[in-house]
Amino acid sequence: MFSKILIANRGEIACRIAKTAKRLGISVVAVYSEADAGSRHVSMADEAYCIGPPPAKDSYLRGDAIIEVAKKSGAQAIHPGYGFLSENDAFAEACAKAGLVFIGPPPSAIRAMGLKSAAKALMEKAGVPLVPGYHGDKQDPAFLRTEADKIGYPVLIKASAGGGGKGMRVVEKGGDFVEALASCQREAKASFGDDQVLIEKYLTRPRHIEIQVFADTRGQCVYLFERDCSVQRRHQKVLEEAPAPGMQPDRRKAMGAAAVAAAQAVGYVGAGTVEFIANQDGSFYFMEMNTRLQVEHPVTEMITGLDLVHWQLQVAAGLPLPLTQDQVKINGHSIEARVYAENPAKNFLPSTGLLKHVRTPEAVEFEGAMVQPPASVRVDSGVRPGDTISPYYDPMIAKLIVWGEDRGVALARLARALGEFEVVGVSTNIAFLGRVVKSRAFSSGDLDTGLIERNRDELFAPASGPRDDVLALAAFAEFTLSGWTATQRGKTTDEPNSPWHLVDGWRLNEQPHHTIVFVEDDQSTAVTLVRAASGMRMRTGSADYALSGKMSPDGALRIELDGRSVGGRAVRVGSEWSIFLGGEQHRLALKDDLHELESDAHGGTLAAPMPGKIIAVLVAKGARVEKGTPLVILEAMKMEHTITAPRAGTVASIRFAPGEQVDEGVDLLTLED
Ligand code: MV4
Repeated sequence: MFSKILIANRGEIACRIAKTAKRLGISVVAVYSEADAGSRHVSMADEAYCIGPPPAKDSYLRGDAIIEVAKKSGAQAIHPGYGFLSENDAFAEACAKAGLVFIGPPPSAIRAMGLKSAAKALMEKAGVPLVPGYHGDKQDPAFLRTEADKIGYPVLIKASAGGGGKGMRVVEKGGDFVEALASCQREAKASFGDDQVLIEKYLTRPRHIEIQVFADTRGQCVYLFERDCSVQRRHQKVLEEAPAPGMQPDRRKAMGAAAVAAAQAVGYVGAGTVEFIANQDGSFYFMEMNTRLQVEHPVTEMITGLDLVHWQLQVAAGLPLPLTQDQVKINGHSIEARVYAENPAKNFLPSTGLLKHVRTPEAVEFEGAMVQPPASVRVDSGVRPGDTISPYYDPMIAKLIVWGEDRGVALARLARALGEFEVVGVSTNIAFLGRVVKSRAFSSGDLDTGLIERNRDELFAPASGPRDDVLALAAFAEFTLSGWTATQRGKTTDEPNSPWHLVDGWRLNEQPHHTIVFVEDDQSTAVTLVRAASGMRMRTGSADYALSGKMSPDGALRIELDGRSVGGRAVRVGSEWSIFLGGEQHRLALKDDLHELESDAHGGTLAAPMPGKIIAVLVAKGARVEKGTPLVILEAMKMEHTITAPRAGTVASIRFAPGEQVDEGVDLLTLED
């Protein structure tokens, strides 16, 4: 076995690989771009080397620089993760030339599967089922039209060099064929520099089912069952699960055997995935083989109890596969949801920015090969609160993986865990994922690749104004926090008995009511809390409720609203409350002059209002700031507090870095006029 490996990747996959390496006592060498200097994968490594500027082509794709680091650091092997150099045969070859083990398949196998139409020809010879169609070199339109007629409509024209859904045309009838062919060839030429196409029978409601295979250097090859990745949006996987709902044992065996035959046909070694497209009747056809460990490998780990990275390391070290086909068994069901920084309402536009608050569901920490029963919730992430989602790389925040005794239990756990996943600072797909998971279409297990599109109306719920439950949670949270702040201030001034910091939460003792204005989606709503003899009341519009409750310092809320109990969570970042209720996040900004008055009360320096930890410094030395500009995020009492500029000025000095602990009252930075 190796004693030191280099991980040629970043983010969650680099962290995932490092975890197994550390468990096995293997030293980890990380590489990073200038954008990732402070990132989680660097902090997990034993040594780390900067390999260039942020764009991947100048850093994570620089095979030469990475090999140089491996040699310099004494690493014996390179794990490429997924993406970047993982399916680059020239890089695999260069590793070998440099005397380094590439933890992946032989370059020849990567090459054989990389050329899509050549791969199909190889598969046909190996007896792997292909979609009925024409995959040959003859490209004359009249000839292709006859082939299409023979296959029977609808047919699909695909660019041979394509992938990810680009360069595909569905043709419904013979009369449309020639025109569709010309348009597909134009797109193929423009996108891939190659206008060769293939023609296939078009499957109308296909499922994406892939088989995990593993081969060693001694000629053994096993399959670790299937994953169903049908739930996609624009060719991007959203939810993946294992086993596939409704998979019959004989079909599983047939698909497994076909996948092993595919791997053996190209002399495969290591972890690989054979993708099939399956019809609703269960028939299945080879699509392509991914010659790497995949993003969704954890669901396979959860149902088999195996650590696939450990297997990769053993195979790469020349050891035999740890188990035979008969020894691998399916236990329960696992589903993975990909949590992205993106905005589903804006066509899934990536959302970049600072992760001001992240709270992941309670996870049973993954420790490689799992003991029975498996962890029921696993979170694989490459970021921490205070990190930034940058525009340079994939905006994935985390993979949330659950396990259950059966699909129903796994689904329920996933829905609950998504409801516990909180992110403030960027838009996310968390609520969208929750809606998919709870939809009838998904929970029925009747999956196909069109599920999201078909259920658009249900899954992309229109934004609605804040409901009274949400307003009550936010108002109660603001009321409670202002009480705590008043208490804190009372302890720190020389006038501890001033009525301005009474502990009962009423900041303005003289006033029997207090109005808070919340702004959500440009819509203002005023909420008035009234102190009555019978207790507190909340008025909003024409409604009037009795309101009481409790908030714990970590933001957990339980309120009574007219005799109804409502539980939720509240997180305040800057002057905005995020209310998490029923799997949805509501962002309510405070339109409250009082906060500006409070800021004015502070002097020219910015003191920590309470002891805590610096989560993020939002400005650089020398920056010009306006009054109210967020400067520093401080975590205290498990809540996040944004320190804003009390007045306009220039940042003269910054005294603390993220991660540092500060005492109450110390100056965090200084402002000059
Ligand atoms: C197909 C198909 C239907 N019939 N081939 C899309 C990406 C590429 N890897 C293969 N794709 C498809 N090929 C035939 N003959 C439907 C798709 C397809 C798809 C496949 C897998 C997962 C998601 C998909 C979404 C749309 C279309």
